[in-house]
Amino acid sequence: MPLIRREDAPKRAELDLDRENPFKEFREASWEEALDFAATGLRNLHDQLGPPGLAGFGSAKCSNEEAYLFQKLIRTGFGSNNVDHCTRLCHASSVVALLEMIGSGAVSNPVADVSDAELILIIGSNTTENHPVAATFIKNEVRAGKTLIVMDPRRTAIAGHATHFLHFKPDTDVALLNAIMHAVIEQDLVDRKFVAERTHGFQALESHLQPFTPEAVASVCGIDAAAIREVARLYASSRASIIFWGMGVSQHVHGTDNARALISLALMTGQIGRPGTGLHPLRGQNNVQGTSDVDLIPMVFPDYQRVDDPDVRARFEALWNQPLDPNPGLTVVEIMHAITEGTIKGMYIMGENPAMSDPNLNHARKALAGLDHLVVQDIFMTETAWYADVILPASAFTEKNGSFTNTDRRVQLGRQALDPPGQARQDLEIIQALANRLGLSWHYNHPREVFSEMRQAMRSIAGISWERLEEAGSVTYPCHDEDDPGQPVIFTEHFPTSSGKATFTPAPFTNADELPDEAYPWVLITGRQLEHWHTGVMTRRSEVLDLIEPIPVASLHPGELTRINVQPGDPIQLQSRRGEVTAFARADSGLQPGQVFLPFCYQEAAANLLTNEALDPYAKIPEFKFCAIRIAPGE
Ligand SMILES: Nc1nc2c(c(=O)[nH]1)N[C@H]1C(S)=C(S)[C@@H](COP(=O)(O)OP(=O)(O)OC[C@H]3O[C@@H](n4cnc5c(=O)[nH]c(N)nc54)[C@H](O)[C@@H]3O)O[C@H]1N2
Ligand SMILES: Nc1nc2c(c(=O)[nH]1)N[C@H]1C(S)=C(S)[C@@H](COP(=O)(O)OP(=O)(O)OC[C@H]3O[C@@H](n4cnc5c(=O)[nH]c(N)nc54)[C@H](O)[C@@H]3O)O[C@H]1N2
Ligand SMILES: [Mo]
Repeated sequence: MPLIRREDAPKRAELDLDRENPFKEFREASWEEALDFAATGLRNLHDQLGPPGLAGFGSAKCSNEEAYLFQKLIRTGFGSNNVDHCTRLCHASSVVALLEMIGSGAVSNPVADVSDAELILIIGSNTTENHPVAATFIKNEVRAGKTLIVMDPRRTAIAGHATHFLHFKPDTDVALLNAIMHAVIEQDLVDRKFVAERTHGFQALESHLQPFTPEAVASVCGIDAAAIREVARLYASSRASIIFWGMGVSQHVHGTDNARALISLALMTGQIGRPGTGLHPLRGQNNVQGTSDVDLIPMVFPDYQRVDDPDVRARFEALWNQPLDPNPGLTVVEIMHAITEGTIKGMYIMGENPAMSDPNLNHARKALAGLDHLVVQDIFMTETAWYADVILPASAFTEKNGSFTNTDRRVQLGRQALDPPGQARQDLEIIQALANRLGLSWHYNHPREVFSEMRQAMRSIAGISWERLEEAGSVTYPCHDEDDPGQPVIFTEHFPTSSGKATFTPAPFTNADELPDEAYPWVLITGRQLEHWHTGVMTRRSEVLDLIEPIPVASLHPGELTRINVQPGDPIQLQSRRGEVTAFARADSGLQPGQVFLPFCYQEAAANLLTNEALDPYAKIPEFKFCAIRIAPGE
């Protein structure tokens, strides 16, 4: 049943997230009542404050059609571009760097292309636990004799398969990658023909790289000069080298610079634009590629077309038949700040759990509690829903039809296999019912009608029809017309930039926003574990998964546990300048001294109470992978 906050429930600002039964603060309501209540609250705020008073978070778990309608509702119903989603916390920095340098934010080659590669490089990704299918492809190739280079401050399972493992210091990616590029130049392994024909700006990069000698960088990143030179030689001289990267690269205040350095490395060696080469930022959520393409992103309309470009805007105004806001909207963390500052007072959140996934939760939760009107649409009661005025029960992917786009740019059809439980409704239907109550006259009877509108707005999928998806099961974009087979490997002839060439952007080496000091001497690295998904909303409800990993764990090097006199299994308290949690110690010899690894799925020890909300200036991604903490034996 839909739920509405009881009139006699405690004030939201006083909400204690440890409360036993969040349901008791809500009463059941009919769909009619809940939808009217949800829409009236939003409409009233819109009347009072205008478009800047509202914002929405969409979901990378939902289908392309649901995400498309969600952003359309925000842009046409709320009247602003204040719409964002978890991509901001994920690969936003990778996408900014890719768009800037090569004109496209998606992967250049599919994962299965490792079969054509001679060398595979993985950096900042715990691939075995977080991308097990991709990891399997990679492990098979290594077994067949290929070279695998893994670079990570933590030795995870994939490093066990590596032919070369660089166990470097966290936060020093740019220094390391710049030194590798320096060593490529020094060993005369630059692909001069590719650089001359396909790129701009190499000279500036070359002079920028001069001081980054392997010797100068060795002590900065803890990798000796010989290893840096060897990796440079292997990567540049292999017949085909492909790079995979994850959150260890993207989630830093210098995440965009980290990605820029990786892209430069691929360009200068000509390791892109052929089978088995290229750049593959591993996408995380099942549909984060698709929901980014249809643009649950505040600065762009579908297909990454800038909202502040008058020609683009005119096209969308014609398609959607109304004037649109010319100003880019706010991003996830900026929206939380705007709530605290009193600008934003109402939100619609579909399929995200920012009360667990945003950085510096004491701040984010205070913001959510301070909203005048919060509508949450989810498949479970979440920590975010506890702050809601109204909760709309939605459907999981098995309970609806829709298209999803995977990390390989492959658009696939999900077909309904089950009915939504109880009174839950499909997301598409809920979004449309709200839109209608906000004065938009929408009449989509089936996801295929939404998809056909998306094709008009997005050249990348113009050649993909719903019928084709039904027949083929999947089609890879770019796919410009119906005869186009789809293009798994791109950039073969030119880059989709105005000049057709890629541009080098030199990356300066800078540090994390908050470095360890005497008071907070440890580095906190947050991330994931195999058994749980993100904020635990779904997986902690799975009996089997929760049996395997039932309690919050903080991992440290075994020598460090001895040094601080803590046994594995003992509680330890972790404290940052922003908050504290207690978790159970685990020994992990893959970590380096001075580091603590904490997954962010445990509500009772929420890692994001500790993390720093400092942002990368280009992508506005927060620094989830590095902050300073202190630890003590816990109770
Ligand atoms: N089981 C499971 N699978 C998942 C998810 C899940 O929650 N659970 N989430 C999905 C999502 S949305 C995503 S985005 C992906 C994420 O998948 P990954 O990118 O693998 O995610 P993380 O565990 O956050 O961190 C990756 C690595 O970054 C390293 N790292 C830390 N600091 C640095 C640094 O300074 N430099 C470098 N180079 N590396 C560093 C860590 O040691 C870690 O090995 O996983 C997806 N798959
Ligand atoms: N400390 C720290 N924080 C992080 C990260 C980190 O590495 N460290 N990583 C960041 C990254 S990369 C990501 S992607 C984010 C993820 O952050 P979130 O997206 O907030 O996390 P999830 O737990 O995946 O939340 C998804 C929600 O969608 C709901 N849901 C699932 N399917 C459906 C559906 O079909 N319809 C609807 N309406 N709801 C549905 C689930 O119940 C769940 O509540 O976290 C970020 N936060
Ligand atoms: Mo992610």
